[in-house]
Amino acid sequence: MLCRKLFFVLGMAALCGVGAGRVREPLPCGPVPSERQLRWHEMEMYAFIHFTTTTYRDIEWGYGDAEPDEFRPDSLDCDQWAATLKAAGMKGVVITAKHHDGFCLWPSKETDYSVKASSWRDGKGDVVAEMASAARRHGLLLGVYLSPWDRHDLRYGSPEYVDYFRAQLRELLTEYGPIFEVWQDGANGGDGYYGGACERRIIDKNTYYGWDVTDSLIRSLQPWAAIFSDEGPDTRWCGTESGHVGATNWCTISRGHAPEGNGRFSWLQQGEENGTDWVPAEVDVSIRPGWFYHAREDDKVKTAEQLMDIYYSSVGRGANLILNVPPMPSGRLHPTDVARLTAFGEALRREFAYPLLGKGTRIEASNVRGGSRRFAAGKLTDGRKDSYWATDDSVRAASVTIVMDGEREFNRLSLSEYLPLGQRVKAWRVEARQADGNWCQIAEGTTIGHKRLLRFDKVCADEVRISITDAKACPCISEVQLFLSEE
Ligand code: FUL
Repeated sequence: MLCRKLFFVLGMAALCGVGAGRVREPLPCGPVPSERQLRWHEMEMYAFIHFTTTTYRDIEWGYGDAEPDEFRPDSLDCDQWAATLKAAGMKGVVITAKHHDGFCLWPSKETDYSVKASSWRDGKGDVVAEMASAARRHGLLLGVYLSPWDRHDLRYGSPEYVDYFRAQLRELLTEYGPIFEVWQDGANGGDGYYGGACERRIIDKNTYYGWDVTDSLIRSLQPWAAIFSDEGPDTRWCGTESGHVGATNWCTISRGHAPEGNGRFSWLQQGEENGTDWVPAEVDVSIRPGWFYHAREDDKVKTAEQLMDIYYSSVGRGANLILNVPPMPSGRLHPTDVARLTAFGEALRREFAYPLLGKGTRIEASNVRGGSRRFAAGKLTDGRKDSYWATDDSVRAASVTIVMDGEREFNRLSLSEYLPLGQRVKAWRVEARQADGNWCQIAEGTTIGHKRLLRFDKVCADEVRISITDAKACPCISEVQLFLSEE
């Protein structure tokens, strides 16, 4: 009898995840991020710089026939770029080392079509090097964009071109220090200069580039570089260039199984709940209508308010944001772009300047995994991303109640999932208890992921309840924060 009881107790303990004296952490749910991807998630927001001969022709896609001499920034100032991006709150910068026009901003040994052939600085200039050292000086990480489509090179379309592309990547990934992201553009338009052939060349973009080999090269040269392309491997396109990802945003998709036709765009926007690969979304958008600078767009630069909306619809939905800022032909950023970015950075700092919750916050959970302190609700407000509140395996709907120190006002909320165990939450709701004792709903949503940010009208409450109403597996939430913003 005693024996049966013991088995029963041990069995129950195992079910609840209680190991020998220690409550076990939940098992991962679905695909999980690599260490490289976890680092990438932490980057949250960085800049894109689109700059090449195209800037001087006042067009978007260079045909590939511009003379190297056309590239002549008379006051190139990468420090101005980096200082502005830093003030805007960016953590990195990705530069178009080569756009579709094929002109290289660094003196590549693999081609004559580069700054080396330009009379700019007597052929001794190197924009990538200047960007790299300015980024270092201002505490930004560097990323590179090397367009696979090359409208200048005669070899484009042949196997030799792919070797050329890889040799160029090797230069960029070995000569400019650590690289946090390699951006592989999916655009392949067809017609181009191609060494004077001036024709249309169609390649099969799934097979021509031999991405597996190229990606292994990148891994061997820069193991921490996240590789962006339409479907990853490390980060995916968000399916639009207008500055948002889906309000439901899964970090998972099944690579190589995109729906046909336009369904692909919403698939990229929302990800796939039961996708087989961890490929989180990156939102690429320009501060101006175009990716390159055009004086005619000087009055169309996005305002700090518009940039904030983009921030909430990208970073605030668990994606990363790459915001493009194109330099003028002079090699400097336009004063309007600088002013808007500076104002945006200041607004961002004000937005999250007053967090209400901290280590001493009283917070109670409807369920705590194995009753263990290791997974208690207090982990939500300890300021540590490596600790989290978790429930028992059988509990997929649970809530935490924050008991404030009297009535407090707030209008912003931030939630974060503990990603090393996968993305689990499918639905959540936030309610507040107001002076009359009644609970009112402030917000509800679906996925959380790396970060979920919410803006709402000021609420005055003494208790706040966050309910996970549905999850793929027991929820693991690492951070919750409330803010009062005067914006
Ligand atoms: C697109 C390109 O065609 C644009 O010129 C730009 O570089 C953007 C980031 O990606 O696919």
